[in-house]
Amino acid sequence: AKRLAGKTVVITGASSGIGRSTAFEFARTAAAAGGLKLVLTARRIDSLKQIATDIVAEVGEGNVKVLPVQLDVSKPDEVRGFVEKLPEEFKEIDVLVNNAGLVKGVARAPQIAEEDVNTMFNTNVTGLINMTQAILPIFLRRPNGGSGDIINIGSVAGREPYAGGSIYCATKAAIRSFTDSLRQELIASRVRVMEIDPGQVETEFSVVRFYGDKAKADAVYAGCDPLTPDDIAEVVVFVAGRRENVVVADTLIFPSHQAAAGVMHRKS
Ligand code: NDP
Ligand code: 8X3
Repeated sequence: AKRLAGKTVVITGASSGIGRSTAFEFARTAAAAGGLKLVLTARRIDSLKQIATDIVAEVGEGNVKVLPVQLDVSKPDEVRGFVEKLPEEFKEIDVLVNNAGLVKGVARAPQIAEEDVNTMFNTNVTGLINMTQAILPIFLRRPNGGSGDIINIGSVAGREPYAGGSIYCATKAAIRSFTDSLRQELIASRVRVMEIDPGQVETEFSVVRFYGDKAKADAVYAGCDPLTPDDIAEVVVFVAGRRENVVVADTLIFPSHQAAAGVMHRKS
């Protein structure tokens, strides 16, 4: 907790699921050690404002400063203006959690909607790359070649492609490749580049995949005991809280009933 105290953390996709839980977990963990600053971003600004209020109510005003910022990472112009528009007290970013991401549909080629292809790539891949490039200059201005944390949320889907997920899996494989290259490019700095790959987590993820069809989304988790977003949030905050010389480069996290992307034990 002490290592996180005073830091400024930016989380993309903080309006729901893993991003939202990660915001709470950072605030809770640092509260006892003097607190930190959170910049919560997503498209749904009303949800972010509510989350900011709830976090302050839980950990206390003196222990956290939360700034909700509307940001669509799939829009390069918005990402470009993001750092510049931050109030001075939130500009010295220490941790970037690239979490915003989504899947659309289960269509197979040649039936995959072009719009869905673009949405997934523009958000999951280009958005993550643009955010990283927007914030890295802040990290690299620091002594000893620079310092800061980049935590990318990949997926088991980036390691094991499956039918009906070709585009989503490709975006997550791209994140993995970008993350590994970036770690090498920054080897002379103290910037830590880390990837966290969850298996099945129950969030709004499947509701988004099925275009709002809650019944189809619920069926994904039928007979399973999926991870909760808090389970992943704990890992995110753990890796950010290690000693400066420790880089948790790569993690794969399953619920106990899952052994591979498509290997799920379901209670009948
Ligand atoms: P949720 O749907 O609950 O959350 C996704 C978040 O991403 C929301 O806050 C959403 O906010 C945000 N988001 C989507 N598009 C954009 C955009 N264009 N710009 C900014 N924010 C955006 O799902 P999860 O919490 O499960 O997903 C978080 C990450 O975890 C994703 O990268 C996902 O691929 C990954 N993941 C999820 C797994 C799962 O089983 N749930 C497993 C493995 C990885 P808003 O709509 O307000 O913009
Ligand atoms: C989410 C996991 O396997 O449902 O990234 O695509 S999966």
